[in-house]
Amino acid sequence: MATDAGDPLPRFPAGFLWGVSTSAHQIEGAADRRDPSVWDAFEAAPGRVKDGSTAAVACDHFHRHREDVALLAGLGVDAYRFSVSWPRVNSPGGLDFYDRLVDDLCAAGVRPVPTLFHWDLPVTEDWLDRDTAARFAEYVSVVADRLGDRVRKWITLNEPAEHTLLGHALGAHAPGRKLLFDALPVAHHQLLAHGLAVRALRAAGAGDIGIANSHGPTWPASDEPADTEAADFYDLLLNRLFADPLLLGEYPGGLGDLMPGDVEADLKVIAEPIDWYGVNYYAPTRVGAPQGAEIEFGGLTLPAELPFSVREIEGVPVTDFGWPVVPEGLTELLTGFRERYGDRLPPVVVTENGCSYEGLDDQDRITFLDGHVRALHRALAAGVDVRGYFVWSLLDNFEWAEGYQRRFGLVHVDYPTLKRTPKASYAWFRDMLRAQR
Ligand code: IFM
Repeated sequence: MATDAGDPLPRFPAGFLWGVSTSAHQIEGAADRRDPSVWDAFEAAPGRVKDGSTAAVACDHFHRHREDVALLAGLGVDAYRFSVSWPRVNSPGGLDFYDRLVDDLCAAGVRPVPTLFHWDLPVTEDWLDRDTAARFAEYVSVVADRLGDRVRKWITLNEPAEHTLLGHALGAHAPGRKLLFDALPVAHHQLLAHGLAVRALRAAGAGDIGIANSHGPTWPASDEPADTEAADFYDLLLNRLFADPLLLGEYPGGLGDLMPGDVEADLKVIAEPIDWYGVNYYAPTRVGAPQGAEIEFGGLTLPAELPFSVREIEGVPVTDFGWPVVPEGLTELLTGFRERYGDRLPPVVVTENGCSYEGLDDQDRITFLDGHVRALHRALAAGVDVRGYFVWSLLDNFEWAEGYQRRFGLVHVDYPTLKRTPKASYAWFRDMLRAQR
């Protein structure tokens, strides 16, 4: 943990963007007011979501968004990152909801920052199908035409790496496929969808476009070649498979040879310049050589045939989800990105950072956020052009295959009554923002 905990938090530059994040499927509910997504189908299959729950109601944000906008205003954030549900936009009147939400955010002085895809793919779409990328861009045009007069900052995709890995390679998320490395076309088609969406947004006049990718340092289990090679490969998948095509216009490690279609032509679309790069950071990963057995890790079962194994990071606290708490990993990640990509790296925004803990007096979350904000400042001081920080999440919500068992919110949600109660961390973040100003 950071050794300066307890000292006043360092000041961030004027104009630094402070916010909180959510996603449509995790909070909106009102599943009867939209088309089905792959997640609805996944949740309906027994045993897929650990507590047997669904997101049909979730936090009922669809009907309670005014209360949630008031919570945002009370928190004093500059910006709110939410996601637009493609299946809702496909349903009659679906865009009206986002129109109202954006109006209410603007009226409350909170900048709307929509993500256009956060895993809730319409059931009629499939990322193995290249045409899904083109249809995504059409949907993006529709959203941009409607909201672009008030929305300035856009995010194309959230964590395509996790959606590929968990949803299509390992089967732990929707749509539940276990394709292992045959899932690579899903990565390529999402990247293509991103590039086409950037073009669609530019055509609609947007000037502030980014993507939210999940990243974290990879720490080899030892100096043995078997461990360092396994760690390099894991690093390639998590940190370079999505960043290199976007920022350098090429796939790393020969992975381009495994991608479908005219990869060279697609890379030109994928590498459309973006205005900023979003990083979702939770923890580093300790990685070693394969151990020939299944591994339980962070709520996942990793199959024995993977060419690496994930190991415990010893000597650090863990969240209630069992994720290691390593704030300095954020500094390491961002300074490493700066070294790797140099001038090709646009300004960075941390689009997610947070932790799962129980309880209203969530001192552990405060310690976590305090440590990570300091770590972020160290990256800034080291020369990384960081422009914003968003906490995951405003509300406790539907944590995908974990159901409602994991609580990431600054605001507690009592699911039977849907009552919202700000936690101690909400007051801490509010006071921190006041002090920053
Ligand atoms: O809840 C998720 C979010 O949807 C994507 N990033 C990680 C969060 C915590 O697991």
